[in-house]
Amino acid sequence: MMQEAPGDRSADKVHGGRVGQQMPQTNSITKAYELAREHFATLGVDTEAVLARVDAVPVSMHCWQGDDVKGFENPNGELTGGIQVSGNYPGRARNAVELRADLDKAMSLIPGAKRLNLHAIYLEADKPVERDAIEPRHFANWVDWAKANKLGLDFNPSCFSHPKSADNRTLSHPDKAIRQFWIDHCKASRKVSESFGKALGTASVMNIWIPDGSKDYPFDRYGPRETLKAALDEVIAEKISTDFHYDAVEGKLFGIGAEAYTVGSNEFYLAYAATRGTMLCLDAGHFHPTEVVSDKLSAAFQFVDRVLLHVSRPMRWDSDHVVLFDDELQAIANELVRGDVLGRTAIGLDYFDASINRIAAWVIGMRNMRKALLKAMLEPKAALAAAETSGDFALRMALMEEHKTSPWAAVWNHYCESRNVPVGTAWFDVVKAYERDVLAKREA
Ligand code: RNT
Ligand code: ZN
Repeated sequence: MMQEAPGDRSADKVHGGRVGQQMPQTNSITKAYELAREHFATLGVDTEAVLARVDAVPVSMHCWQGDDVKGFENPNGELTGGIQVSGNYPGRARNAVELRADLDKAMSLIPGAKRLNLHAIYLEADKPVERDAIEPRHFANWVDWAKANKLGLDFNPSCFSHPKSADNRTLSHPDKAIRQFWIDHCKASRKVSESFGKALGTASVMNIWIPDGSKDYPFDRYGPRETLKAALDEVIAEKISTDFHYDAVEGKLFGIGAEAYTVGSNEFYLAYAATRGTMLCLDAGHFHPTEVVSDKLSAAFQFVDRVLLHVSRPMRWDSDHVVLFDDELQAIANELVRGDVLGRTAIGLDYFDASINRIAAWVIGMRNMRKALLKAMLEPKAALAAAETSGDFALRMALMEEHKTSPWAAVWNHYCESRNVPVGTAWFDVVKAYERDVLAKREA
């Protein structure tokens, strides 16, 4: 999933598809771009080089926006584990064939290198398979699809929405048998993840998130963390080449029904990743509301080699709203570019909104992520660095403020057009047509 991984390629050659009617005139896009190119050149920014660079950064699209995190293990399964989806907009994907069709549609509207992020509950099997018994063959269709679309795959064990996770305890469970079940699920998931890396020629990032925690004040905070540490050590005991697979661990502050205590807290996993050499997953919604992931990146990177991002949008709590082009998204992108850590970062999205068209939700968040990366790469880096080094903080402020209204959007429009994806809101017509022809015909 790293930027320079050999198999990372843009999928949009396959997922191309241009929508003509409502697009602005091509020549006006080109003209605007040419002016923008001149503008940035005077600031020492080569827009052509930036476009090649931004296009190659893989963003892993999360499959779970398409079906409200239900998965295909059990069609009546309900989401549990302190994560919640609200809304009942029609058209949810009910099986893997529908989900892949929806992903194809969304990806055709999103420029740049893409990956797909799968959860274990998205397996396909004729008969029920227990989570500790999942195998690469249960994901064969996903691998075939990824190959056909030149996509890398990422993976996640699913330690929620299961009878054995009903009391919000999995890898830290005091019952040895239940804990072992989840350890075995995570081990089996690593094999699946490794098989993705081998089949696709690009390492899969496997992220472990568990819901373990307590609704009310626990008596013992130490014990479950000690248990979790040992369980994770068992999960990752077998060495797997990073040519194929990376382990990542995701901390959290609290969840619904786990307000008082979360075993896998930020401190726990920061230290775990730093001492074990795993990736650290930072989810934008997993901190106190005034804390921001953008400020944590440069600190974490001093001590961990690689970070997985779960780009999300918390509203008042870890609400997993669709990623908007807002200040924090821009701040995250700025940190990756300014700190030159894109090569050590795997970018994934993590949100789920069931109250609006789900394809639109994907397209908006994915386009915003790349738009923010583009805008970050267009910053007048040399001038900003010089102003800061010399202590001219007014100039630094002025440069930053000017960049907000610089003609970066003209570069974005040209980029979309050059990648054969719709410019502006032209993509929305495609989504609406698909809703009418496909999504609306699905029963709830
Ligand atoms: C939950 C975590 C986790 C999940 C996904 C589905 O709080 O953010 O990453 O959202 O794995
Ligand atoms: Zn997350």
